Amino acid sequence: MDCIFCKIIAGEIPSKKIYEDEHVYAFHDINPIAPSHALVIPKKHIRNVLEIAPEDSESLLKLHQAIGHVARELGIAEDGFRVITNTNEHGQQTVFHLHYHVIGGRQLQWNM
Ligand code: DGP
Repeated sequence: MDCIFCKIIAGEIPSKKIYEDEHVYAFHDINPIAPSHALVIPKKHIRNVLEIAPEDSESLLKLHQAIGHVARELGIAEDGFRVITNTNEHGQQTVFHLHYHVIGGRQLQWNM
């Protein structure tokens, strides 16, 4: 499968890792829009939130726990941060492997 994020998980494309466990991989976004901008992804290839299946529940619990771990690791947990998952065209999803942007390190506005 020709998926950039699957290649990052496999180590075929380099990335700046923040966190990894059996189900989840987290790394710095290549085009940060804030001082801290991480991507947290399931190791299983899921296209987006529209394709989450019941059997993904453990993986996605781990993913949500990893978001907290990443926020603390980046030092943005206490001040606060935003989690976004862009979906399909209107959401401006460009990589079709489920991912959560974790964005912080500055005061965010609703329009970022
Ligand atoms: P989205 O538009 O929500 O699909 O966001 C995809 C994000 O993925 C975008 O912010 C840039 C990031 N990205 C794309 N390719 C790479 C890559 O090869 N390495 C890293 N670290 N990030 C990437």
